[in-house]
Amino acid sequence: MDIITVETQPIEGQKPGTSGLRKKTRTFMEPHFLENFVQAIWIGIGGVQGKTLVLGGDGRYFSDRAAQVILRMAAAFGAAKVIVGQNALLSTPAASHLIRSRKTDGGIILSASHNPGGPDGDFGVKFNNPNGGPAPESVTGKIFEASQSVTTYRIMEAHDVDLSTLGTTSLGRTEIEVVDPVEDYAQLMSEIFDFDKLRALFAGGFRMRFDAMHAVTGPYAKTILEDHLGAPAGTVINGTPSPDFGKGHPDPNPIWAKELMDLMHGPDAPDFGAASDGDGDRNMIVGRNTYVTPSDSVAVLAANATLVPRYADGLKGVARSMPTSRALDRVALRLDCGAYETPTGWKFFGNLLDAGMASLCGEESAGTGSDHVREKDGLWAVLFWLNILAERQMSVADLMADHWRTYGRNYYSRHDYEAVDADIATALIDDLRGKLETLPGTTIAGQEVEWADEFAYDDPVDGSRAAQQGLRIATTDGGRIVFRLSGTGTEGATIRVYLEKEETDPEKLGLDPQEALSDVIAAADAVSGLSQRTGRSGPDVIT
Ligand code: VG1
Ligand code: CO
Repeated sequence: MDIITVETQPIEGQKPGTSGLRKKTRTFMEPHFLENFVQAIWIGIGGVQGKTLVLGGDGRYFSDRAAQVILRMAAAFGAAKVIVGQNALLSTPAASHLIRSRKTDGGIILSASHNPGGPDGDFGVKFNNPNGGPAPESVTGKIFEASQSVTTYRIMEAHDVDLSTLGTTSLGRTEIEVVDPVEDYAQLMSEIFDFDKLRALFAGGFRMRFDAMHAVTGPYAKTILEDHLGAPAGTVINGTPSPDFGKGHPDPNPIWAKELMDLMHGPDAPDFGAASDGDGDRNMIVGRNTYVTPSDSVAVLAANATLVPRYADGLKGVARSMPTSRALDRVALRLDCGAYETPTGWKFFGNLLDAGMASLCGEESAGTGSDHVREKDGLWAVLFWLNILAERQMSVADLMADHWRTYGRNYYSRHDYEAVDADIATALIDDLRGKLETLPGTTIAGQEVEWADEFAYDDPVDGSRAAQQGLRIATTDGGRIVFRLSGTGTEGATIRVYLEKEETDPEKLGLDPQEALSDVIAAADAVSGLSQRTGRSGPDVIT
């Protein structure tokens, strides 16, 4: 088979964001776009000659074509082996697990996560390190640098590899192993949780609904929940991965998982509901008439971790991204374990997990995970909740009420303003940054500012510094407002406003978050001029 060298030119905008490179699918389909970026990855990671990689993704439109291109380019560069999920499918946590368990040199995940797919949707490519986690900024920086000077790429001329049949074939001298995407992951879950207890839970009549949102977790959830744990058929809905996610938006939040939310707030609500996103690393947890915010969810997991076999000896430490509420910190204080605050994005948890400083991590954006892999893990979080409910034998609503009584409640919400003109968004952040210094001691819409700063992170393991990670304003009564620009959007800019307020009065623990936060919301608008500058009357998405 021939290896050819193709002339190309650097393409602008190939800078990986919060989680890999995400663009409109049509951009990825433009001539040389994908090939240039893959070439940049190979250069950025110091070549792939003799290396073993993992390849898979959430099955979105163009994944099949992209997988074939990546295989031919891996072969052209002399990779020893590529382990591919059948039909190029692998959830993000399953890919992370395979990268680790097979001791590979890393992997490529094809996904734009919770963003819609299809020819008019989004596509994405992410490189993960040998530890199974998203490449840190030191590596993504090299990849971006390489993308700015690429003038040729090498690719093998060959027929498509059959990715539908399990087993080993080859492409030139590169071995291609097609593996069952679910098997190893399901095995790992059975080692973490008490599957006997979970089987007994379902056998006892416990009912749940898992919404796979037409995305990658369908086969995983069916195998684990229905086949291994005996949940009745039909527990998993929207369980067949489709290239355009059934024309849906595979983001597990109350807005995009409305079907599940309606069920859980209706007369026929089962005991428990959950959903996951496009690539299977996010989770939504909802009980009967009870939506659990992700920030609370990770706090509940930490507080109850010793009920789960893998964490029975306690947690080494916990970590949350900066915008995530401080509910987790309250639990860490009681557990007397380390608590770390990192910038947004899972790549910042990797060092803490590798160093054994943290065993549980979470983000407000429906991401929760532990040291079992190096990505957030949607189905793992769902099983964790089930394991806790099986042990504590109470409803989600009662569990939350009990948690807040014990630890206090951090009312929390995120308001997103999407597809805002990029110049307006940048100016808003720049202006606010400019006045942060003047805020302490002033009162904004009734909220007295205690301190304000721009978050920067010094990694305690490797000493690297990540600057400009979000603007924070803290109020004297334990409230907090955070502003940052999204690093995963593909249209204009997305402004995220994170709102938080502490409550320990037992009489005030059951309020609607938007009401409880109304003062903080007003202060956020007043201090930034957001509605006036953007001309928006309210956020596009509230989570
Ligand atoms: C968003 C979330 C962040 C998450 C990232 C990737 O990033 O806020 O918490 O880690 O998406 O999640 P941003 O930069 O748009 O705020 V996933 O499930 O899309 O890989
Ligand atoms: Co995701």
